[in-house]
Amino acid sequence: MENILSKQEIDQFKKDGAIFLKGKFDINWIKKLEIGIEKDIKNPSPRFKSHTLKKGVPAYLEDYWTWDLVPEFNDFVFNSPYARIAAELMSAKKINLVMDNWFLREAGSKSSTPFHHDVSYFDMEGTMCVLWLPLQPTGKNEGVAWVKGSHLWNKLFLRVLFKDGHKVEGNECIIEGKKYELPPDVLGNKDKYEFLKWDCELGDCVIFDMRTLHGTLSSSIPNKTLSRYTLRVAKEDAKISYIGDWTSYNYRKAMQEAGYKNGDPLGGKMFPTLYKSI
Ligand SMILES: O=C(O)CCC(=O)C(=O)O
Repeated sequence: MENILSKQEIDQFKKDGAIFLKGKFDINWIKKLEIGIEKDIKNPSPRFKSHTLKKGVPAYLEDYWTWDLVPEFNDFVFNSPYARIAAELMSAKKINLVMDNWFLREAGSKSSTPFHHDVSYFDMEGTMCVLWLPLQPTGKNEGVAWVKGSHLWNKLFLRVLFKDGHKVEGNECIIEGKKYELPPDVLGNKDKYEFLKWDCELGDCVIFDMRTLHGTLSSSIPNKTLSRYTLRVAKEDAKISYIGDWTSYNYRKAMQEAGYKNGDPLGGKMFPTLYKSI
């Protein structure tokens, strides 16, 4: 099968930790995901939440792990080109699902995304990447910005809550030889970092390394409602790693109940294989 990406794109992803890809997703996928969000909002999972504390103001909404509840998401996860693109980016022989979610920032919402990296939120280790797929045209100051090269810092940062206030979860600690540090104050030191951000038309996306720091950089408040679908996947080296109490939240229980143990490879009901090279 012909490659979807050029060598230059793959090299850039490895070097920068995030890459913009033009028009890789058909508009029908975008429409489908939009319908998926509408359905999910009408019939949300128990994980659905608003990150906006104040009631009655434009909110920042999220639901996650709904690929097996919403048929449109299921279709995208299994049949869109993402798994193949991720395999090319990570030089993977096999791609497994880690977790899907969507974010919706209502027009006028003052809530924002804290700077964080996704690797700290999951009970897995290994090579992983994230798709960020806007479902409306989204200007570079209306979405998320990525800190160039931060995936290569060899650092692990504590988890930050998306809820207004952006509380950091837990204290600095060392667990099984891994040091968890307070995330840097990116917004307070913007001149210290190089940021990546892009204007996205429908069908464009950003794919980033699970270790790349990202968050809301611009203080501009969206004047239209913006949503995006995000999807995390892993390469064959990934395994289950229950990291520590400070990351314990509701889906850890589901993983343990489903029988996943430390060191297990990804697979099975919760982390199905999406791509395998033949
Ligand atoms: O798009 C957003 O609002 C947040 C996305 C994000 O931070 C993530 O997927 O990790």
